[in-house]
Amino acid sequence: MKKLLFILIFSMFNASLFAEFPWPCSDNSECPEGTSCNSSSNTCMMAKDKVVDYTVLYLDKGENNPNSRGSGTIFIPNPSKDLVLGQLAVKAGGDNGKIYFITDILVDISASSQIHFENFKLIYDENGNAVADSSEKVLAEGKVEGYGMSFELDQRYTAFKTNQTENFLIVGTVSADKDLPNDRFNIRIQGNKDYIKTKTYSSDAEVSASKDINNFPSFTFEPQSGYFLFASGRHFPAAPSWREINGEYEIMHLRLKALDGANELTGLTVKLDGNKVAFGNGVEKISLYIDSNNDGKGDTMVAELSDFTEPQQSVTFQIPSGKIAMNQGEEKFLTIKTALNFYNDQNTYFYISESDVALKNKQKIEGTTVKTDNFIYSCKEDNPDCRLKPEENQEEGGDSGCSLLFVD
Ligand SMILES: [Ca+2]
Ligand SMILES: [Ca+2]
Repeated sequence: MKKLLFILIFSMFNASLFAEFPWPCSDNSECPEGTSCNSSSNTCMMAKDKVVDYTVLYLDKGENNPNSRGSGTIFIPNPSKDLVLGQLAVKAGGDNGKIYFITDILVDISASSQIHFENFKLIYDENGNAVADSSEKVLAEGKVEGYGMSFELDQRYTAFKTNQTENFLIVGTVSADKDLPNDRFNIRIQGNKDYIKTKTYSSDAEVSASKDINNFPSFTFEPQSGYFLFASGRHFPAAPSWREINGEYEIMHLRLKALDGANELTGLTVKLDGNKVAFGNGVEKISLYIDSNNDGKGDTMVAELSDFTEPQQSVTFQIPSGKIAMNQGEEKFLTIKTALNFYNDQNTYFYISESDVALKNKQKIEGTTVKTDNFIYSCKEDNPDCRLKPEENQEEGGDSGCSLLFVD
């Protein structure tokens, strides 16, 4: 009897689930994939063989999520239209290729009340490049809800497939009535059912999230007057793991903008802060490039320093006149490339502070200090790939073998 009651309740529950299924329709074109329009109830009904019975969703920042590495914030013009505030990646487990539904996404906004948010959109970033391409669908318009924005997805676009990463962009227009120095804002998402509402055949999905889920970038408006912008660019790299440290590659991507009148970069100092590393001990070469297409890779070399005779903690590039000059409002991108050859226990970060930026027309700098991650070379000494500190006599090469030479 008990068993029968259970079955009865269970089937009633199941039946009511279908009755409450939220999508009204008059024909199939109004229903998401995996469903069809039932002509008697005028609702989209799930097909049991196409829709996953149960799944767990995993939320993470997207692979191309913009980041505020370097300056700790991304400087943007005021106003900024259709700004990509973050790229969210969603992946569901379960039967391969079956469908689950995302009906709502909620995003918190952390910002001062002086910043205005408008025209929020949730965009399906089909190619995952974190750019809202013109062919990509707007899934929902945002509605202000408490301290956040809620997106109720267009019912036709709620179906997604299990076992593939889906990327979503949170896009909005932001503005402020006046300069807001040091005012940063960003979005936040938590990995639970309050932030992402779903449907599967039998209920809804469980939700979990990466610890990086809230690595959405911070933004700050560029000041309108009195400043020159010297900040990290959008391709500012992360430090590699110790195995990838030794080599020649870009360690900084920089964005310069003449915010208030024409100006010119005339010199640039790069410093180290770390353990046992110096230019001349671990850093063998450092070069400054112009990145003319803003892809994070240097195109034209401006200056290069190498063959350091004494280990030193800073280097200064002298920049030829006119080489990095900007008109009012113009921006330029630079990269800094190094050749590194670290041994075990060496680590450092590289940084550029306000006083390290020399301008033709002196101005206050916005965006500094620009700082890399810590480059840490740390490995087990018995690992054959681990480079150990060279012996002193090896370091000095053949010189140590002929320390004294008498000539009559
Ligand atoms: Ca895209
Ligand atoms: Ca380039």
